[in-house]
Amino acid sequence: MNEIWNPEYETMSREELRELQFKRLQMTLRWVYENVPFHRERWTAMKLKPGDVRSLEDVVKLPFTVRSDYKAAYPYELFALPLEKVIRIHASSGTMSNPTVMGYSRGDLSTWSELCARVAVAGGARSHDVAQIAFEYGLTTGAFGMHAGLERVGVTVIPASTGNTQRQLQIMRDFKTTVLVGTPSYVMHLTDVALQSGYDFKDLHLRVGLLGSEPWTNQTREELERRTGMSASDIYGLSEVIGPGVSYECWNKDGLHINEDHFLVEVIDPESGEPVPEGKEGELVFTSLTKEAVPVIRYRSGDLAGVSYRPCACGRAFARHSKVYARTDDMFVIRGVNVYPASIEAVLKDIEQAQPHYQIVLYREGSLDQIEIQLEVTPSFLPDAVRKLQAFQYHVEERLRQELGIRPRVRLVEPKTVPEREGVSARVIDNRGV
Ligand code: DLL
Repeated sequence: MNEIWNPEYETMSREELRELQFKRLQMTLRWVYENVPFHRERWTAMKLKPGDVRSLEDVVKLPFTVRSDYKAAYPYELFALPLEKVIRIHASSGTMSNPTVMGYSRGDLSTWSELCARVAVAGGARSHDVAQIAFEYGLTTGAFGMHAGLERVGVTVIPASTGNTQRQLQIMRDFKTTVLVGTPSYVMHLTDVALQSGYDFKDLHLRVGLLGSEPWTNQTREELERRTGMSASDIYGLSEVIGPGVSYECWNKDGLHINEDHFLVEVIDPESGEPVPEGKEGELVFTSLTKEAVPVIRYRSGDLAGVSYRPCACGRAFARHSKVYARTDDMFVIRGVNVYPASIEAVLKDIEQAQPHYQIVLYREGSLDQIEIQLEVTPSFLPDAVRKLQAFQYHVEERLRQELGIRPRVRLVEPKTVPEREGVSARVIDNRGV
């Protein structure tokens, strides 16, 4: 289980790693200064030159970049290479009116497949495996990144893409898929349909799940592992930084190892922008150390997590960040209380008989914000309905009140009435207006 794809780098001592990081940081800053006017002009306005960064800690002298910078630079202004040297374009998920465009040089694609190979092996994939990739093959990075990484390991890759659930299940059974790659919510949906369609996971061959691209809880993991018998690992990344391949869980599943030889990580207080102490949750900020086409300088991910430098039982030296459950920008405030949609999911997943299907509706009654959780009930309730349902509804409200600090309304709805949505944040419907 504990195989390491690239022990030379993944188990490097911290001193060696810091030395390598600093060397690569200096190269990146010079590269950016020479080739990206956007960054050069901002640094010049602050009277900064690459040489002013004399240690890793000095990186804080540089200004942050944020998502809106990518929008402003649309499509190619943050590129450090001419298109002639760029051999792939991807864009982040989200509406097409505001895409952030990413370019990859030949060297970047090679780096990317190396990083995704580490992810695959850490999650348990081996060359004898058959991997079904159920990320969308398109502008987003998930499918292409993991595809290249798994091929590099020697895994047999099936580019199944998303959708057509019955076909996915047929492929899974007939092609003897052992590694399933996708978003946890889609994989959960696949298992739902599989069970409804009479598939028995004992007859399938799943061993490993490499799941990410959205927040998911350990309860979801347990449920998926219980249903399928596979070991499910969390994989994290963002397209601005490279895509999948930024960080990954090992068998220990106690935080995600950051590929620190390629990315410098900082954790900041999202309000003040100041660093937070080790282990404390803050916003993850990334600087790329080897990217050629679109280097990333102090990019504010919007994702909240804590970073620990404690050694891991797996032997990897890379720092680990905690699972990302929330973003600085999908948290909502309701009656003065900050609510994370993933916290609601965690409670619901923890309650027996609460279906995984729900949606969160925010609305205003008079001037009071309300939160309603529309939760599908399992058909087992339906025979002796009312009293049982009322007790169940009260129980869910009470559990959520304890978790969130406010009492939401819970409305139980018929199975299959909540629209299927991928991702926790997509389950939040905000009807409050501005
Ligand atoms: O989602 C890259 C990716 C693809 C990662 C496949 C892992 C697997 P974007 O579309 O740019 O890139 O979305 C990035 O998704 O800032 C997080 O908020 C969220 N996210 C990604 N992975 C995780 C995860 C890809 N494992 C944004 N847990 C990030 C929680 C995640 N959130």
